Parts: sequence; C-alpha cells; structure tokens
Amino acid sequence: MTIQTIKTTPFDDQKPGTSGLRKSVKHFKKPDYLQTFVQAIFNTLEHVQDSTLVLGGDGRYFNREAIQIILRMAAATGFGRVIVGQGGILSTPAASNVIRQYQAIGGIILSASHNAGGPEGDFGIKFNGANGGPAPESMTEAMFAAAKQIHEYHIAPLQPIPVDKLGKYQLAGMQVEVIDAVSDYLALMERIFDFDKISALLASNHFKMRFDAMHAVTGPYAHRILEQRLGAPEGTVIHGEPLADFGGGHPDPNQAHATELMNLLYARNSDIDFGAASDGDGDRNMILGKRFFVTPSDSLAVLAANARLIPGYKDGIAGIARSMPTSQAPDRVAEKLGLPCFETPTGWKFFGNLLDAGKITLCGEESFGTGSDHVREKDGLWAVLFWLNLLAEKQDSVENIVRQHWAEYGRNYYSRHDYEAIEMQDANALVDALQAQLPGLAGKPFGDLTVSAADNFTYTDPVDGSVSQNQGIRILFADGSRIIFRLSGTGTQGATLRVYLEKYEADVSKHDQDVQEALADLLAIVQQVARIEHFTGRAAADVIT
Ligand code: G16
Repeated sequence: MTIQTIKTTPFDDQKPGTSGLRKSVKHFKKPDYLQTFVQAIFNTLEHVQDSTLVLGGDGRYFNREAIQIILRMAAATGFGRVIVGQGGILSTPAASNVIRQYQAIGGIILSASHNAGGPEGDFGIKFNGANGGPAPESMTEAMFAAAKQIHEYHIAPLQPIPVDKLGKYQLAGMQVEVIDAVSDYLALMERIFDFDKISALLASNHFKMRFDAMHAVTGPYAHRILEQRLGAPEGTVIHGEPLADFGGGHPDPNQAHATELMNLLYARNSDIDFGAASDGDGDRNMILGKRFFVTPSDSLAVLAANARLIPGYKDGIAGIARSMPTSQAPDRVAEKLGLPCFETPTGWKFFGNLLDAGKITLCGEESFGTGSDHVREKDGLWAVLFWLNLLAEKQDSVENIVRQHWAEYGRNYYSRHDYEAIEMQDANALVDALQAQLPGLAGKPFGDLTVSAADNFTYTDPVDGSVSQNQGIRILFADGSRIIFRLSGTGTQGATLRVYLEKYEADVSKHDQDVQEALADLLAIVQQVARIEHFTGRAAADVIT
C-alpha cells in the first residue's frame, strides 16, 4: 500500500481546553485542520505499532467524515486494530469502558459535548489514554506543541469503511472492528446495579420516569437499557434519536436547555416522579424529582452517603473528589464517613490519578458530571441508574431523599451564573482586576460576611506531584460561603465567565428558601468586587443554573 504524505502548514490554535480541542465545525473543516491535530496526537503517542485504538463520537455533524479520515490516518501510522462504535458512535463513558476492556493504547472521541451541533455548531476531538481517562495536561501540552510543528501528515488512500455494519474489516494491514456501542456498557452497568430491583420499580404503577436524551448519543443506550432491558414503558425515553444537529437544540442537560423535561416534571399536575437528561456525548446528567431539581453537587453528596445500598459499592467507598467550584456538600459526607475528600481543578482529567491510585471511588463536578471508578469519565446513564437503584431501595421520592440528606448534613445553597460570549479582552481585564484585589480581601467584612481567604486556586496532584496553577479565583468567607470566578475552557466564542455561589445553611427550618434569594448577599458582593457590568457591559448572566 502506498501511504500518502500530505504537506501542510502548522496551526498555532490547537491548544486543547478543559476537555479536548473544541472549535466551530467551520473551523474544523479548514483544509488539513483535523488531520493536523490527529497527526499531533499520533506523534505524541509511543508504541503505536500494532496497538489497538478506540474510535467513536457523539454523532454530531462532521462525525462520519472525521471517522473515515482518522481510520485512514491510523492505517498509515501502523495501528494494529481500531475498534469503532457502530455508525461511528460511542458515548464518552462507553468509549472509556471499551478502551479499558480491550486494553487499547487509548481512544479518540469526537465530541464538543454539550455545545450545539450542526453545520453552524461546534465539533471537538479529544484523546483518552490507556486508563480510559482524558489525557492529562502534560499530554495535551505535548499535543499542542506537536501541532505547531506539523508540516506533513500521513494517510492511506482507501475507500470508506462501512461503519454502520458490525464486523471486522481489513484496511491496509490494519483491522477495523465495528462493535455494538451499547452491549459492553450495558454489561458493565449490570455488574454495578441491581437490575431486578430497578425493573420492579419501573414496572410499578406508582412510579413514572422520563429520560431526555436530547437527540444526542445516549438515545440508543437509554432505549436499550431503560426500555428494552429494564422494561420501562416505551416513551420513557424522549428525544431518543441521535441527530447530527441535536434537532436544533442545545444538548446541555440543565434547567435552561432541557426545557421540555423541566416542563413535564414541573407541571402542576405532573404524574412523573423522576426525570433525567444527558448531554451530547452522554457524560453529563441532570436529576429531577417531581417539581424538584437536584443540584449536581447535592447529587454527588447523596450518592456518596448512600453508596453502600448499591451492589457495586456495597463494601463502601475509598474516598470522594470534587472539582473546586463544586459545592462542599460532598465534603460533609466524607467527613462523617471518615473518608478522604479531594478538591481538584475543573476538568475530569484531574480525577484520573486519584481513581487509578484507588484513593477515591466517587467523584463529581457542578457542571452536571458524576462518576466512579468503573470508568475514567463522568457517566450520565450511570448516574441515572444509581438514582433509580437508590429510589428502588428507599421506596421514597427524590425530594424526600434530598431533604432528609439536608436535614442530616445541612444544605449548601448553590448556583452558577454564566456570562457567555463576552469579549476576551474584557474578560481578561475583569480577571486581572480581581486578581489585583486578592491580597487585600482577607479579613474584609461585607455586611454579615467576612472574607477568610482569597486566592487563585493551585492544585498539587497528590499522586504525581504535578502542579496546576490559576485554576479559578476563590473568595472564601468565614461561615463557609464561597464565591468563585473562572473563565470556561470549553466555549468556542470569545470568553465565558462563570461565577459560582455557595452558602451553607445548617438550620433545617431555613431549607426552603428560594435559591437565588438565599444567595442574594453573595451576588451583591460579586457586583461590588468584580464589577461585571463595568467590564463587560452585561447587567445579568445569560444562563443561571
Ligand atoms: C467538560 C469537562 C468537565 C468540566 C466542564 C466545564 O465537560 O469534562 O470536567 O467541568 O467541561 O468546563 P468549563 O467550565 O471549563 O466550561 P464536558 O461535558 O463539556 O466534556
């Protein structure tokens, strides 16, 4: 076979963000843009000859073309085998599982996660290593450096592989194995959860649920697992057909974007007890009870507190980790259970070492991510099954379970305010001004609240000692309240400023406040300290979750 070597000019904007390289589809379609980054990944890997690579994506626009390009480049590079999800589809957690199960060198996942899709939307590519988890910073830095040096890439001139058909194909000495994307993942879930108990719950007349796949990758998984395997009635899964543009929607499972599900659960006469949604690539989750929203931080805390009720965690958990902006609700559970609790920067990649070293079993993030050591990614459907197993065990409502949790541990009122697509220079000026104030903030009173410390978060990985700086500005108050400012690492237009607010309330008689009202004094401090309108011209956040 003749391998083609194509001359190209390097790109200097291929720096992966919080989770891989994300750009608009138009950007990715620039000549040789995708190929350069794929070559950068391959050049960064060692011992690729004859190794196994996993490949799949969330099915968004450009997924199919990208799959064929990557297959041809993998053949030119000398991989022994590429395992592809049928139709080029693999959810992110399923891909993580396949990498681990087939002892692959790693996997390429094509997704821009919760970002909108279609020709005008976004595309993304990320590499997960042999442990199934997102490449650590040292590796993404190496890929970025490699991309800036790439003057040629290698590709095998071959016909497209029929990825819709299960089977094994030979491609210039490399085997391509098209696998059913759902089976291995379903088998893994069966090993963790009590499927009989969940089936009984779903069959009962007293329980109704809806799962919103948001026209994204979890559709086939949810139909197979919830409806076909667990016996939930047809129609339980809504928006279950994956579409290249997600039906024009924004596949972000939160109160702002999963509106149809919210309306179903919040209707005055709603007869649905449990609602859940997942995102573009199936790693995020939102959990709802009847007219009740569970914050992702509370969800992690509740799952950790009740883990022993689940077969897969019946012997207890080793520890918990949460990203820094996630509320401290899980910390209270860890303290009570006498478990270690770790605070990492935003980005699932920071959990990898802790999971590999067995220091933690459960982890999660405020950005609708929850997961465990079963894979090395957050896992939307896993979280849904965990809640279903818990509901089946407790025979109680979502709301009661969470309220009882608050009564025992106190409530961490929590909200995130996002200012999207602001000018990068405005965002940087705002952050610089905040940074300049940090040394003078400790000890400063704001009404009833006094600042106990203010800094820019630095993380030292307890396993390999690597240090990650500038991971978000924290203003910590003496009563445990916190305000955090970060610029998102997943947006593709300008900058997105995230402001995270948290206030702890131990008194059960005060657990019924409106969330934004409970956080109003913190929001007033935000305006005073950050002067968001002054720097950005924005009087209010675009998205509040
Ligand atoms: C990604 C990362 C998460 C992170 C989230 C938000 O999620 O995997 O770890 O919390 O982005 O990041 P940011 O605040 O920088 O936008 P996903 O679901 O987009 O892959």
